Amino acid sequence: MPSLFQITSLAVLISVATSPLTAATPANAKVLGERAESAADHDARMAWFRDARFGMFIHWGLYSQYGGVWKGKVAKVNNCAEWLMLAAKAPRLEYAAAAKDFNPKDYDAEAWAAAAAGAGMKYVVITAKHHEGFAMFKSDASPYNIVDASPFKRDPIKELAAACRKHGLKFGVYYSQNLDWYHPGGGSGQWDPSHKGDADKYVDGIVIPQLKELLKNYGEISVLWFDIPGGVINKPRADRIMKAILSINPKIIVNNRLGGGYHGDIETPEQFIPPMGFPGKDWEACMTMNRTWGFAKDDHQWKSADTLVRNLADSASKGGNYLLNIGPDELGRIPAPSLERLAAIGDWMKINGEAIQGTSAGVFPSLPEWGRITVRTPAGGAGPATLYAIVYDCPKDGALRFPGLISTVTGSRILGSDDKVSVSAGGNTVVATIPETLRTRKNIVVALTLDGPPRVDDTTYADTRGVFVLSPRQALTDRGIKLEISGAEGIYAGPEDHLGNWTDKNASVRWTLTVAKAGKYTLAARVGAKPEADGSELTVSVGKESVTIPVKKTGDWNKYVSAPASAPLVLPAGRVELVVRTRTVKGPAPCNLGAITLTPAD
Ligand code: FHN
Repeated sequence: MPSLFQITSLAVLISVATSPLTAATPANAKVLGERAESAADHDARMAWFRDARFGMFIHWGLYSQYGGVWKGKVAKVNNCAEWLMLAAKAPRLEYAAAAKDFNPKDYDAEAWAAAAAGAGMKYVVITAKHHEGFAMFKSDASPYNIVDASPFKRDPIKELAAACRKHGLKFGVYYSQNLDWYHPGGGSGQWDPSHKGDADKYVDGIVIPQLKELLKNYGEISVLWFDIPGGVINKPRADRIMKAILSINPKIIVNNRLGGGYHGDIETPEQFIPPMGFPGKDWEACMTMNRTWGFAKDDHQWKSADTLVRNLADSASKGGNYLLNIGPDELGRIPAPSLERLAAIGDWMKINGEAIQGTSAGVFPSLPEWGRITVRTPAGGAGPATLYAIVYDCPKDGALRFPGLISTVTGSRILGSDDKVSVSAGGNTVVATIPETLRTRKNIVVALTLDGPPRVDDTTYADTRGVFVLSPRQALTDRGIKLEISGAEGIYAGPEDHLGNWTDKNASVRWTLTVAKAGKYTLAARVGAKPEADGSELTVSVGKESVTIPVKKTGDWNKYVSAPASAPLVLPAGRVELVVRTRTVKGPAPCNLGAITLTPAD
């Protein structure tokens, strides 16, 4: 069941792409997305973001005053305390009354910026206005703001922008352009009849003036983080918003959540990291440290620092950024568990930050089961590259295998240690062995210097366990079969990566494997099948050998279960082509096909 957030957003994200925004397209511009900019200009504009890899998200507003409790009762949506007003269906003026008591006397922008910089973060994005409609900055467009409506009287956005600059951090703002439960005409919020109003007046009288205030009054705003695309933001209103933004700051990075058919510059997978990233796109995974974005008095379910480091490594290894959230409380204090985790990540980054910042996605077609791999290539892409192996779980024998790595390793080191790594190569596989003394160190990083840009054989190799995982992303398909990747619309996790639209019974799916030693394998495929497909069968062939995969209904095309093959399959040594075809088709298609796993039978 999609969450409330998802229903609101997906309704619009299916809309058509928009035309280029600015009137004059520079002669040399290759129109890219919504801006008439050349690929070179786009790359230049995105360079700092791609280098940064790690940022701080801050959810702080009037909702922090409530901490997820309204009149003594917990009021959240999907564990999120910043949704209290909707959860409690609080009358807008009664809710707004909290502003007169909102006095975050312990707010310390310098401490917040120092905590971000100390964690190795390179940018900060703070909620300037969330769905509640309360502006955390001085706004002449609406008196419902922290300077005019609260005893605090200070402008926390101004203070934080200055502190971020002092710490060399880029500064960005989150703005809820659609949902606004206070200003009449804003999206959602209809539980209070006094909220009823004209959407154009809301967009032209509140949204655009406030965005202009933010872009003009606080120095360079590097990121504009819209949220919940759709609702009141149709294409004409989105056009007006984008025109206003770009007329002030044409370099600003805008995310994919404006609405009106705009795709923006970055995908924003929320609370998940896409299985293999979004190849060819910039993206950042935004995630909470506990379960809520805004401060909740009762949420103590904090992720471990180890998990947060691995999320950072996972994102970077797939060519994306990690935007890690903090939710300060009603007094402006960052919760102690957040500070502890930020400090722990900072300790790890001090030793291993070179494996994160300025790196790009790993170059292998599948993920190592022992951890993640990032790559640093010299400017211009030529010259010796460095592979960083970020080791979550070191194999017992210390051997990190890089199957398919053809490059020659010319050097190796362990970050933060003088201990040596032993490196061997053969059969298109490099093995780097960590000394026994370091095999229990968490998230240790091994750096391998190569003889040039990484050269990788892109066939599928068995992992350290000898298991082959055939990813839908590596498959060759024909006759209309389509790869559909998880979270494709770039916000919420969708179904796992899969091959769909198998409507032609003569279509086929192929993978090429490199098999070190011939052997027998048990095979299982991830399949999704509506009831009408029940009883279909797939055939998996290698040369003259084949096995059958009976498909049973799973309830829906995108509800996946693991379906075992009828018998083990023998794989010969060497390069092997594995082909999947239909044997029996019931209904419009046999199934949707996810990953296929081959596990050594003996
Ligand atoms: O509804 C918001 C939510 O409160 C939070 O701001 C997240 C952060 O990405 N965005 C929306 C839910 O998708």
